[in-house]
Amino acid sequence: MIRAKVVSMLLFLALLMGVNAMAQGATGAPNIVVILADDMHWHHPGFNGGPAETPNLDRLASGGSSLTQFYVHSVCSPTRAAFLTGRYPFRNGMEERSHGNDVAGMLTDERTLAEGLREAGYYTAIIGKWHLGNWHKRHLPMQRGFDYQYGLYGALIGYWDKCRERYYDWHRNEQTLREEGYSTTLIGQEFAKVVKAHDFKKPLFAYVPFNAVHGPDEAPVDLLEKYRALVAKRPGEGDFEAKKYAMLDAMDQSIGKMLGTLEAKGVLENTLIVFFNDNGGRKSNPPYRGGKGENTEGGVRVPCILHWPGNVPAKQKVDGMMHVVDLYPTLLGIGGGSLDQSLPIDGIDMWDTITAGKPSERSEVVYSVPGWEKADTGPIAIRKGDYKLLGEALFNIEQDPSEETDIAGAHPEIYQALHQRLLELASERRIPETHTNISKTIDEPLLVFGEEENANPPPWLEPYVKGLPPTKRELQRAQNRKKQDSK
Ligand SMILES: [Ca+2]
Repeated sequence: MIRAKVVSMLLFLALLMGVNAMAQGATGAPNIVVILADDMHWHHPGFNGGPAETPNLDRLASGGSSLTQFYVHSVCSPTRAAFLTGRYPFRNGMEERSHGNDVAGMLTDERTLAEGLREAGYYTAIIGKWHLGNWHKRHLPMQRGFDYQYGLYGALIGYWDKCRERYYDWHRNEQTLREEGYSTTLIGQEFAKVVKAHDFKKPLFAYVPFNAVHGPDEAPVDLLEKYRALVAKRPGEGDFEAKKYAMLDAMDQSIGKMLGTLEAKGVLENTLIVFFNDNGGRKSNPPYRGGKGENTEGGVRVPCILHWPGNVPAKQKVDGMMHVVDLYPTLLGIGGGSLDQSLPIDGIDMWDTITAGKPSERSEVVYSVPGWEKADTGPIAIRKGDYKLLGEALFNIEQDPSEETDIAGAHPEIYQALHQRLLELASERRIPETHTNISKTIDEPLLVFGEEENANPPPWLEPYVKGLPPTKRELQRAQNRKKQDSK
C-alpha cells in the first residue's frame, strides 16, 4: 500500500516535472511578454493611485516589482528604438520620429532584441504598434527579427477605422488586413490567438505595444459614459480625462484577456511579463513636472513593472536608476541570448538589481544630445548621478524630483561638465536616414503604409478609404478655402 502510494507520488512528480519542462520550453528559458502603453499619464492607472480602473495592471504591480526611476525618451519612436536595440536614439537613427507619411526608418544595421531572442530559440511576435519605419520593407518588423506581425506600422490611426488621415495602417504578417473592431480589443484578441496556437516547446517572445492611450481620443461608448460620470465629480477634469481613463480601462481589459490566456495555457508561471509606458502623458504627470515631448521628469520617467512569480520579488519597489536601453541586455540575459555584436550596447543587465538587491550600475542617462535640429527628443538633457542638465537649467533630482529649483548658478562646474559630456556624445552620433514624404517618391496614390502593400492594394481598400468621413485636417482645409473665397 505504502509502496503503491510512493510509486504513484513519484509518477505524479515526474508528470509535474514533465509539464513544467514543457511549460519552460526546450531551452528552459521563460516566455517573455513585453506590454507597452502609449502616452499614458503617470497618475492615471490604479497602481499609481489614479481613477482609471486597471485591476490587471494592479495585479501585475502587486505580484511583481515596480521600478521607480525608469527612464525613456519623451516621444514614441526614440523610446521604441532604444528598447529594441539597447542603444540610444542618437546612435540608432531614431532621434527624429518616423512620421506618418515618411520613408525613413531605424538604421538597418542595428541588431534588435527580437533578432537576439530568435537566435536563442524564441518564436518572436509583435502584436501592436511598430513606429520604426512604415514604408520600405527593410524597415518592417519581419525584417527586424519578428516571425509574426500584427497591427500598425506607424502611429495615430483611428481606433476603429485603422487610418491615419486617409492612409490605411493595419496588417497581419505584412499583408493589408481588413478587420472590424476597436484596436485595443483586437490587439488583446490577437495575442490570445497567438498564444493558443503556439507550441510552448519553443519559448515565446511577444512584444505587445498598444496604441492606447495615444490620440485620437476614441473610446468605447460604455466606458466613456462611465468615466464622464466620474469626472463630473472631479474638479478640474473634463472630457480629456474621461477619454484617457476609458482608453486605459479598455487596455487593461485587454491585458486581462492576455493574462487569462497565458493562465489557461498553463504558461503564466513561466512567463516574464514586463510592462512600461513609452513616454509621459500629454497633459500633466504629477508628482512630476511636464509631459510628452519634454525632458522634465513627467515626460521621461514612466512606470515599469516586472512580473514573474517566484523569480521576480512581489510587492517590491526598486529605486535604482534605469533606462529603457537596459531591457535589451537584461531580457537577452534571461532568454539565454548573446550580447556578442559589432555595435556597442548602451544598456546594462539589471537582473540582479531587480531580483537580488544589487545597486544599479547606471550612473548616467542620456535623454537628448545637441547638434541635430530635427531631433524629436526635446531640449538637450542628461543626468549623471543626482544631477540633471535640462536645457539651460540644472536640477538635483534626488532632492528635487519635481524640478522646481534650478541650481545651475550654484554649481557651474557640474553644469559645464554635463555640457561637455553631451558634446562628446554628439561626436558619436550616427547620421539617420533622410525623412522624405512617401507621396513624393511614388506615382500611384498612397492608400496603405508598406511599399509592397501599396503597390498591390486589395480591391476593397480604395473605396474604403475614400468612403471615410472627412478628417479633421480636411474639414480645416475646406474651412480655410471658404474663408479665402469669401475674401
Ligand atoms: Ca508615445
